[in-house]
Amino acid sequence: SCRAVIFDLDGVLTDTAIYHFHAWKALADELGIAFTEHDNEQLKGVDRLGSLRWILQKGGLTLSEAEEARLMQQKNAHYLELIDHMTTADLYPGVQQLFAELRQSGIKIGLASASKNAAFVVERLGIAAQFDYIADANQVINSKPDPEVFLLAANGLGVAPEHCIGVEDALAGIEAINRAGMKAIGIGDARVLNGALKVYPTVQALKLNDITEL
Ligand code: B16
Ligand code: MG
Repeated sequence: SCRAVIFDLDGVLTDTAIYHFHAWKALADELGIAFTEHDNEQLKGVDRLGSLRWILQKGGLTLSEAEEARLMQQKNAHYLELIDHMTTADLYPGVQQLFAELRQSGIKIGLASASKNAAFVVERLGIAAQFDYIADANQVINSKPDPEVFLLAANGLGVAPEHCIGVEDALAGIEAINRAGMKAIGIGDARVLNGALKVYPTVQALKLNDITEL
């Protein structure tokens, strides 16, 4: 039975993808590399260095590690400026209610994000105190689809992986959940999120019953 639900952040609890897009697009423009919203889709759940390298490869560029570090710093500074305007209004509908129901049922709430800015974002969204444990990219070596961040969250929650459900909007995240030995719920398009036991169009459509009955 389910004792904890571990949520992804970007694309599940809020839409930061649009801010990532603006910040990467500005950088790509500067480098003379075409970058579209469709390209940005490929970067969901992909960590910062992986995202930069994806864009550089698209432009046929190979840079030194020092140069990569400088560009990541530049993109992140821009991204931080953009997300500084986020408020509780940016929380996806249904999140507060689902969290309250989970809490009432004694089910723990965890976060497993590929973002190094996860703590800042949940603070902005006003939900930081609702998590029993937050695992993010600052604490892990291997990014999704590696299961590390989900296993770290389960460990922090003190719940065995087989009693955890992971909720993800990215294919790499679904794979990470499955490799962690947890049950996977997808948020988004069922045709895309292969490997999820159930897929819901939004987190609002996901109900407590769906979790307890999975
Ligand atoms: P940062 P998630 C991921 O977060 C995003 O989906 C992905 O687009 C982003 O590149 C990554 O975080 C790294 O973000 O630059 O803030 O460390 O979906 O795993 O919560
Ligand atoms: Mg995501």
